Amino acid sequence: MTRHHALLRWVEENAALCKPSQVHWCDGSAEEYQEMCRRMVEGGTAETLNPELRPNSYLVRSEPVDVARVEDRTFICSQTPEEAGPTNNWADPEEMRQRLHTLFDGCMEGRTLYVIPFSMGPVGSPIAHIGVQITDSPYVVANMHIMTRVGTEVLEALGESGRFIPCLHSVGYPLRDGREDVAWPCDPDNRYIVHFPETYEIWSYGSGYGGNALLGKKCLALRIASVMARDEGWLAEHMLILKLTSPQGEVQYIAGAFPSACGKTNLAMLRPPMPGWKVETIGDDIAWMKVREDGRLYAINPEAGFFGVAPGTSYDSNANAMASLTHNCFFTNCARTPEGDVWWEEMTPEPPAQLTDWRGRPWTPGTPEPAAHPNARFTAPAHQCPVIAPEWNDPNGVPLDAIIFGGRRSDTIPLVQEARDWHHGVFLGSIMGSEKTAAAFGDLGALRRDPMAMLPFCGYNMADYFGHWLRFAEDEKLKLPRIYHVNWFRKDSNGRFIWPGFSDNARVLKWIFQRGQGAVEARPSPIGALPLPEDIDLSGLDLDATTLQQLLEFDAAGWQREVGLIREHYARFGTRLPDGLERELEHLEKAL
Ligand code: O2Y
Ligand code: MN
Repeated sequence: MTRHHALLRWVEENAALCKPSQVHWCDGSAEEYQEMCRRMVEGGTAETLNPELRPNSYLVRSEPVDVARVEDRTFICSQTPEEAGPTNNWADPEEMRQRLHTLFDGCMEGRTLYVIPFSMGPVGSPIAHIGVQITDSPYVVANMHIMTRVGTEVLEALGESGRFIPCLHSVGYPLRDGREDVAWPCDPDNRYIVHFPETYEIWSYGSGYGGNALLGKKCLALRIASVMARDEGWLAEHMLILKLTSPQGEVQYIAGAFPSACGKTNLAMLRPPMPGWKVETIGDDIAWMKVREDGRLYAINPEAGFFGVAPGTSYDSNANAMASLTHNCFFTNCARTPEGDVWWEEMTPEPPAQLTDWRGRPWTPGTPEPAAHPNARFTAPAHQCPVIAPEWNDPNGVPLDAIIFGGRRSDTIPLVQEARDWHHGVFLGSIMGSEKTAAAFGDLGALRRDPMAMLPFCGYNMADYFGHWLRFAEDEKLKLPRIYHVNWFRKDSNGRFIWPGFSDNARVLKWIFQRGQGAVEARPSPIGALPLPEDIDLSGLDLDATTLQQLLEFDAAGWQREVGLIREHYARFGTRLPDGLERELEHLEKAL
């Protein structure tokens, strides 16, 4: 097993606290994965899909109250509220520890406690880090097998004293006093997704779903890793990573941060319409970046799978994602066809005649509620993606040429703008945001600032996070990537999108690539360099010159309004906001 004393002690202490009937150390084997699936099917958590249609794949239905990350139950327990900052829920660390101890006491009675050693990133990579998750959920074990590198080789890499991030998780449904198990155990009234940034610890209670329970993803790879990155001088970001190859065979690596509902997974896997150009995927959600001896920033995808939103995914919108899902997958809260396959909204132009919806009820076309939950997910191994880049597994990572920030904005923000320098790029990242797409909260279209797409994921004060980004420019020896801001979502006065989006976004990637080569000029403006219209490759696309001009214009009046909104956004951070960003805003105001 392991001779790592601190790990053994941590497991022993938590077994004593949680009181499971047995403890299982995960070895990451295929047999173990199959055993977890068997347990889930036997316990009613999972249904086996038709092996002729979707081999070795399962459909899982969660409790209807446990269907997404719970931001209001996510806590950053730093010593002071100021360290967590105005964008996080802070709770007193000592009080929280006491509350959690009470909840975890006996919480695994009648269950198995699984110990999952996992590596975020290729095992042994200088950019990777190791976590160990304790959980009482076979669903979590099986999904962690897909999403991370699990098993014995991780314990070997850890040795007797290596660093690991402890991640304690329970669904919060002890089987005591004759209580029967249920298909999706959870404790919706007592959900706590808790991070202790000073000790790099994660405790999660009461939810079995996604980012609340697969603790390697948002909790470790973003919230805790962002703190580690601040402390150690690297970057843990909510970014896809893609490899772009020109017809001449030249390669550039691009990372991109986008808020949800901006097509991040689609961009990571797109099929360019321009002949000879190729996009390959390194990662679709998270990037860890460290500076190497040559002064460049190298990035890895710390994950090993995709936990993607199913609704909206189709052979039209993302053929490579669809091709990744043909076997060996989990589908959570999708609908089921009578033939034993899965279905979700927009997977096909017409829904099948008879479905079972995500709650297990009969569903026919015309039913007002969707058949799949809007946050229904697939869990798929990354290596099954037909365009996964061979270097996605390279322990050294890939050298970044460009970083893209983006948001969903119907006006003002151009199709693409190039930052003047790193500071200006950090400014663009700090002000990015999206107009809301769901009417559920009653403020459809309202602008939500989501700096670097890290609003729910930064484990410390975001003003300090901006400062951390800015500090990279202090070392003149660094050869930092160029920074861009993109907006695929401009609308005309009739509310229609004026840029086609999806695979045509590759045309903007081509411009970014050519700027990196110094192959095309750009027009300076107060908001950075803008493309000359003739440099955006529109071959095969029906887009008129006036529309293109609108997409690439500098909208002075719009930016005047924007400056006021940026001031409001920055006011949240008070005097902690770095001077460097204040200066960028003043510079913009003057230039206008
Ligand atoms: O709702 C959840 O638990 C998952 S959230 C998620 C999953 C995959 C990639 N990104 C996200 C996100 O919220 O950014
Ligand atoms: Mn994400």
